[in-house]
Amino acid sequence: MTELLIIVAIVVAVIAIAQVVKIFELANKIKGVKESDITDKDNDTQGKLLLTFGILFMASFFVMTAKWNHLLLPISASEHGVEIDLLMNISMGVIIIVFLITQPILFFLSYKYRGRKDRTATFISHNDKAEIIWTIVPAVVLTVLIVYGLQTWSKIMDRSDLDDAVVVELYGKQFDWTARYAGADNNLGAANVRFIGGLNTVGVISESAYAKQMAGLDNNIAKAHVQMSEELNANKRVKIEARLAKMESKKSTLTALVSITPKDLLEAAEDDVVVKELHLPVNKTVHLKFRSQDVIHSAYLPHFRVQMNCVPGMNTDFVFKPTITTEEMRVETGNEAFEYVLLCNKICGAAHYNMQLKVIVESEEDYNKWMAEQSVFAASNN
Ligand SMILES: [Cu+2]
Repeated sequence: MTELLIIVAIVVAVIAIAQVVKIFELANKIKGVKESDITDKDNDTQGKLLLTFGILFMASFFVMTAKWNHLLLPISASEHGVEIDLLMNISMGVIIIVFLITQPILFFLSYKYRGRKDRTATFISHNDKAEIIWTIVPAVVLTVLIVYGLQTWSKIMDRSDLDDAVVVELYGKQFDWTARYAGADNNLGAANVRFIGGLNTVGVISESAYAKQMAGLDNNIAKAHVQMSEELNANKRVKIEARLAKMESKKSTLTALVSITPKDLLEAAEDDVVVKELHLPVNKTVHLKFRSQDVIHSAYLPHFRVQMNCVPGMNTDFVFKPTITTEEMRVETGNEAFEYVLLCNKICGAAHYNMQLKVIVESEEDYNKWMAEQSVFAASNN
């Protein structure tokens, strides 16, 4: 109802404006003023309106900056994030300086040289000096910014120091995240979406998971056969047969996946740790590996200036070093309830807004203590 009233009000307002304009036109016709005639008074009004707009526009920039500046992210909690922030601040600095110089000049000159009957515009057909300046200055500034940006990028994507990195896989699906640590051997086992079953929610491929899932399938197949021998209804028999075929096919898929997975990876998977909370030791290199089960997600860790797409059927990764613990960040932000968070930054469906995972950065000691309390995959999957 409210929407309808708003639409009616807009329509009425448009009609009213059109009528007022018509009255002006008729009045001008009576006075003998042609529509194409622009008087000095008109130009004066337009010039002053433009200047007023310019002043309000510049004032709104300062007001908005003061009002919403606190919504920006706090200081970077990662090593490379400091470089990203510096790059961002320099780029924004250049943009804001140019904006603050050019916009007031634009509005002021438009007002100062507003049209007047006794004044004609200067006609300049060509000016080499001006053209050289406005070509070279932006070209140099942009080149510097781009080269600086590329240098920062290659520094961030550096993969040379991975030896004692903490390896964690982040698995995204509609609509939550699961983290998988590489365990004591720091070697992440293989995983495949087709290996998902029962408690194995991220599809870790291991001997124990294989044995368990095969036993489960065999059990269900035996049950289906019993049902089949008792069932007389033809329709139901067809359904049971379809279920049987599906389970047999799953069995051969599992067998194929285990047979193509190298033995050391099968073993490496057993001590993986699958959890619903991301714990990271401070000042240690973290190697995040991303996977997705269904659609494209994007793992976004805003406080660490980290973001990477999670693409089904593809492995992506990112290496970074957290430098500020959750506790320290609480002091820094003055917010006792502060928590780091991993968000999905790709609109992936109805509950996308709530696809997040708590992230805790702590001392290496606390991290090791937490890790020791977690059960390894071979145990948690059984
Ligand atoms: Cu998502």
